[in-house]
Amino acid sequence: MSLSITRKTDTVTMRLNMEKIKSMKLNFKKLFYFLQVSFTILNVAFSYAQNKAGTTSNIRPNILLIYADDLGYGDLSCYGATKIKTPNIDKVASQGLRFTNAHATSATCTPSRYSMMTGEYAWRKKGTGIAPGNASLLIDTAKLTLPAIFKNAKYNTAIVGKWHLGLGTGDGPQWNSEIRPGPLELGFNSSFIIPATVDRVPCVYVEGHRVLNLDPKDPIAVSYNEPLGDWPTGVKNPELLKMKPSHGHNQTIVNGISRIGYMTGGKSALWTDEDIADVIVKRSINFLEENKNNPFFLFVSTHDIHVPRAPHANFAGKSGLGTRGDVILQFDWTVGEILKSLDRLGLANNTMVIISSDNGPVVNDGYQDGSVENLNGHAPAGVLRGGKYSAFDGGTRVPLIIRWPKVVSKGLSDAAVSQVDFLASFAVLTGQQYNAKDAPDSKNMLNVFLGKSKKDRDQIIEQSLNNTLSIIEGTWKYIEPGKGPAKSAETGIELGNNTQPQLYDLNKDKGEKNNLAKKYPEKVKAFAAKLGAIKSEAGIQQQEIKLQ
Ligand code: NG6
Ligand code: CA
Repeated sequence: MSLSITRKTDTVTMRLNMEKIKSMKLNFKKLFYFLQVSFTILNVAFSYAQNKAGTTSNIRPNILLIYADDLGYGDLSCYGATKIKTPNIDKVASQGLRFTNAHATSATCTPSRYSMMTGEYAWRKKGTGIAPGNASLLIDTAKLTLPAIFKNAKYNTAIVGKWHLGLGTGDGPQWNSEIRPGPLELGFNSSFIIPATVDRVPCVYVEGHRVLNLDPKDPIAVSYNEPLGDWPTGVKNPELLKMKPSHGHNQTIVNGISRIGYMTGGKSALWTDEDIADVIVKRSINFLEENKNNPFFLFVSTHDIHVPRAPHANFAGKSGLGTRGDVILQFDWTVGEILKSLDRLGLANNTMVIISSDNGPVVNDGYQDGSVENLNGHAPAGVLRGGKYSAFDGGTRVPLIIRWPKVVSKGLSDAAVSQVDFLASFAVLTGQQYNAKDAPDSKNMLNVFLGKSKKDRDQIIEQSLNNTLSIIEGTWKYIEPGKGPAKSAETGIELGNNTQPQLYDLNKDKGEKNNLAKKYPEKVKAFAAKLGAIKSEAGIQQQEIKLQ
């Protein structure tokens, strides 16, 4: 008797040598037993094949990750916004899977991106808060990264857009020479980036290791401490501003907008804010065209909808919700243009498109751009409480849409998922193995991202601006007590700071209105102990919890 199992593309075939079975003079009972054992083996082999690939398909899709900046849970019409229409994103959602319980790991950009890139929660590593524009690279180049997973799987990898994870060593980026290490040392084969944020100097793109279009005779100088050079600033020359700051953002003026930090030089390299979305779209489409015949991972990291909001004339004044609404339209257009190219190049079926955001929404983030006055009843965080910077879910629960035609189930998923799991999940998808210590917080949630399972991540940890940590487990969310204002005087956002512990039942109270900590002191104790253990293991001091 011989039994051989061969795995073809999608099928497992079994060949039985019937001659030998006959010669064994099996009685019916033996034959039944034999078949039972065979099918068990077959089953195990099949589920192994499924587990190994995470799916029965062994086609390796391209990955197109479109990551918005500060886009809130309520900012898209497919997430319930009624005052603004986002047809291109809504179309992707209707063709794919829309998550209602997806999380960035942090309520600000740098730590969320750090966690997504490394599979390690940023709060484990000091110095991963909002990075100044002259920060040195925050990710150790020896570390495993999301792009490296794809690179190791022989994908071509690229980043286009916002980086904000620092560049260079020790003294920070050397703007006038080689700027390294950076994305190219972390697994991206090509890199075209906005180094930090558009509201931070220097206002230049970096392509590969160099500032794009830099004239060596006009070197760049940057300072984040004291004024430098003779370029006008928001403080001294408010008459030169086309958009006034509301808080901060009053240093060097570039393109009529005052920024955080001082700079001079690099005139030929300065970006034009109104063209940034267009530049990102063009660069992304070029990459798609050049890579239509090989697997790729393209990380499109938009400036929209972060401040300063300076939409292109095509979108200025078009939303009826002020510039914040206009740049939402611009972001939707960005998605539409890139996806049109996927269609044109015949790549749509074999590309997993992921759309998400790095943290929750903010309306006034430092410029008087009319967004507050023109909000018109739009709720950027939807039903959630808080927003960017906050320990409430408005800070970290973000839109997540995944489309991979014929593979990702269509519809809705309420499974609790986190962006920290992209690394492990895509490692499984591309058949990569790595030492779990290299991405300690990343878990394989591939079946959930593909819509094959709706199982929650067992636990989600969220980080607010001032490093307050929260744990979500099932319906319960525990926010540790912490110092700091309940509400930001500048942005008007409820930050979730409370000297008392907070406990919310998210299934019944998505808006975190009803603090149940006093009603369930045992639960609070258990969560506090759990978080205490997690923090002490990470070398972070735990505050004493007192229920008053
Ligand atoms: C804050 C900035 C804010 C924004 C944020 C980073 C001020 C007053 N506020 O410090 O405008 O740049 O940093 O945003 O300077 S993030 O999305 O990149 O995290
Ligand atoms: Ca952000």
